[in-house]
Amino acid sequence: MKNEILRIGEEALRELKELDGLEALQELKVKVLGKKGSLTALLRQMGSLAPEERPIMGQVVNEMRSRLEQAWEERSAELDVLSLQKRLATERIDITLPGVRVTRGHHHPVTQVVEEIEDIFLGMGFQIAEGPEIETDYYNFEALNLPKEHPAREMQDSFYITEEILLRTHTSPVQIRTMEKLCPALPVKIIAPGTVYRNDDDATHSPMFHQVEGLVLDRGIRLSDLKGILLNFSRQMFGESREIRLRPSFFPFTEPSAEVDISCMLCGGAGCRLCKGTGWIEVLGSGMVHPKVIKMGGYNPSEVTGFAFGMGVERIAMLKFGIEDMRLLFDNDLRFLQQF
Ligand code: 2U9
Repeated sequence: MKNEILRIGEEALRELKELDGLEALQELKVKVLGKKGSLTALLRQMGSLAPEERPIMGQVVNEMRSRLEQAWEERSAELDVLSLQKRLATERIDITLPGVRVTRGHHHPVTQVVEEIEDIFLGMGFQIAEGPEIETDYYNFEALNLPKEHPAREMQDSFYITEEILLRTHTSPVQIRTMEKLCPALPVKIIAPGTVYRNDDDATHSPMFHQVEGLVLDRGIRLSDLKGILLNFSRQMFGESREIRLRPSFFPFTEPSAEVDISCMLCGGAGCRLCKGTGWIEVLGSGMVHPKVIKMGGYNPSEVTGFAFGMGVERIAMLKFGIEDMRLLFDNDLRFLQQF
């Protein structure tokens, strides 16, 4: 029996040296020392030995058991080190590889320009007003002194949904709605930025575009107030050396009305390709609010006067960034948009 114990023990020690993983180590342990293990089986047979042999055999078994356990501990530690070395060799990271760059987006040039315009007018004490893009005929036309027969109301210019409902063709209905809401409070000093829709599509017109309109109402507002505000705006937007000039024009909602030209930001007024040799670029429309429109907003036109203006944001963005075709702004080609 003693030989048997030694044989099992020596073989286990030999196997221990050869095995190469923690799993195999555990298997071997079960095979030898487990409930059904070979050494355990021998221990069970002790009962059949002569009583005087039992303590001797017991000692042999225990010695072998503790030798094995110690060998297990040592092998287990060795295998731990080996497995760590293997991981370090295979899972090596090259820290000199360039990292994965996260590309950062930015606002669309039209949004950038809307926000720049908003900042300039906020700085002059204006508030920002908003309203629906789907409007009634009343707010889009009637309240703005555009009678039923006016050419601007033609089907070819406007996107009608029903006889009475259409996509707004300008942000002016926002000003009427704001006047109704604020009346009789004064002053009204607002800008209305937003998306508008017209049935137009070429290099300088898009069926969907953006406007910023402004409205100032108070007692004693004069044309010179209009000119001062727009001169200040033009200089902040296009440079401190800009001049403006007002040319007589016509809009149904203002009287008198004026187109506002800005001295050319490319040549400074000498004449170039951009301003077609005139030195001036048309950028805004404006005028003193028509008495009928003041009345439609709820105010008394014999006490209150005001001015209004409007600009197309895409046109401003094209001038600012040197873009020649408006459609480029809406193609959503990132190679184009990323330039701005
Ligand atoms: C109210 C009263 C008056 C808004 C105005 C213009 C002149 C104008 C154009 C600029 C380029 C439209 O986008 S564009 O084609 N706008 O010329 N807009 S005065 O007048 C108003 C608005 C609201 C209650």
